[in-house]
Amino acid sequence: MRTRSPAALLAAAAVLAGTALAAPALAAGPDLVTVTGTVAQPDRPPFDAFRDAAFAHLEVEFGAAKAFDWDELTALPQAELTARYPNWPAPVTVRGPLLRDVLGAAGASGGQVTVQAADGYSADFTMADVQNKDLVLGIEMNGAPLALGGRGPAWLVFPQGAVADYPGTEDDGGLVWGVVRLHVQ
Ligand SMILES: Nc1nc2c(c(=O)[nH]1)N[C@H]1C(S)=C(S)[C@@H](COP(=O)(O)O)O[C@H]1N2
Ligand SMILES: [Mo]
Repeated sequence: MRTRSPAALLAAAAVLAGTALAAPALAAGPDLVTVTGTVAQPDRPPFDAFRDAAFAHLEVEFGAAKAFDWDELTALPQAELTARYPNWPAPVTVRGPLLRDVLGAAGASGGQVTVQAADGYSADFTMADVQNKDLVLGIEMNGAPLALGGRGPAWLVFPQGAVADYPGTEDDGGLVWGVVRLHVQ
């Protein structure tokens, strides 16, 4: 969750003061991925069943949480991975921050990381794998932002063999698309 600094708001107010019709102030982008669990740098209120309707539907509740919007995810160092699986029509190049950097920015700690998608699908990873292997929280595919209704808002991708069990050679099991939450415990 990104909020405008007082300085930025003052600057925006100064610009608006000179205009007859005030344009709406710049807004932060929507929260795309929320880190929950053991999070040392929370930046949003705890779970609320009304506001967090989709999480409620997934039967998820949380206290401390840090939410990342597009600007926050792209402010982290970006990694790129090109992959192809038999069940894909063509190779794709995915780009986004490393999962460990997202968790680091949230101050998340623990032994296990659950990567959960909007459709309820999830995959678990050991923190050791997350720290030592290059798991990418992709937010772009072939140069275009991932879409809601597509593989967005984020798609977890990593090289074959980086993590035990996932993905196999036949398909992309474990590469979670539609990622909305990273739970650390
Ligand atoms: N959000 C989400 N991601 C997912 C899945 C899913 O059902 N939902 N299925 C996983 C599995 S088991 C495979 S093999 C691949 C491809 O499955 P799909 O064709 O259902 O996307 O995506 C993986 N990522
Ligand atoms: Mo699968």
